[in-house]
Amino acid sequence: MIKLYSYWRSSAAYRVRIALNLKGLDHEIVPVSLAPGESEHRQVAYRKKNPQMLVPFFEDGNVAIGQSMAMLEYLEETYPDVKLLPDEQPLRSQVRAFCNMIACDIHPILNLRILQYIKSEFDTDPAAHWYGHWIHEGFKALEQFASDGPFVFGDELTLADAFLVPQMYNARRFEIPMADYPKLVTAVDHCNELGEFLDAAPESQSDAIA
Ligand SMILES: N[C@@H](CCC(=O)N[C@@H](CS)C(=O)NCC(=O)O)C(=O)O
Repeated sequence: MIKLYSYWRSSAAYRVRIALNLKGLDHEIVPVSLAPGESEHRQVAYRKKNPQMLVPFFEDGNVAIGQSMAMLEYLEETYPDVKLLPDEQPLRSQVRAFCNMIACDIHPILNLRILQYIKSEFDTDPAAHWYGHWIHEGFKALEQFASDGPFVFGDELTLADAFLVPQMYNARRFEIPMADYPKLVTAVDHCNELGEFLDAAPESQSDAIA
C-alpha cells in the first residue's frame, strides 16, 4: 500500500495527493503536522525517514522517496495507466518546464521555513509583501505558457494542473489578486470541479483544522 506523509496545507503534498487520485491508486495519507508548536516534521521519528524534514514523503512497499517531483515521476513510470505527462515532445518537456517554474522558482522561496527565517532574522513579517511579490513574478510568466483551457495545456489534464492548483490555493489564501491571470484561473477553477482535485484539497484532509 502506498503511504503519503502529508500535511493538509502543504502544497507539495497536495500535488502528490492530486496525482494519486487521478491515477486511481489506493493509498494511505499519514498526517505530519507542520503547525508551529507541533512541528512533527522536525521530530526524530520523521527525521529518520526524511532527514530533509520536509513533507511530503512517500513509501510504496520497500520504495521510499522524498521530493514531490521525484514521487510524481515514480508514479508516472510505475503506474502508467493514467498518464499525467504527454507522450509527445516538445509538449512533454513543456509540461515539465511549467511544473519546474512552480517547484523550483516559486514554491521554495515562499516556504514556511523561509517566511519564519525572514521574520526572526529581520524582525519583519514578510508574509503579505514578500509572498505577493514572488507570486506575481512567477504567475506573470506562467500565464504566458497557459492555454485558453480547459486545462493548463488545453484538453489534456497534466502534471502542470497538479502543480498549479496548490500554488494558486496558497496565493488565494494570502488574498493575492488573480485578476491578471485569467488563463491560470480558468484551469484551476475547472480542475476544482473534479472529484480527484476536491478530495485532494486541504479542507478535505483528515488533519485539516477548521
Ligand atoms: N521541494 C520539496 C519541497 C517540500 C516542502 O517545501 N515542503 C514544505 C511544505 S509545502 C515543508 O515541509 N515545510 C516545512 C518547513 O518549512 O519547515 C518537494 O517538492 O517535495
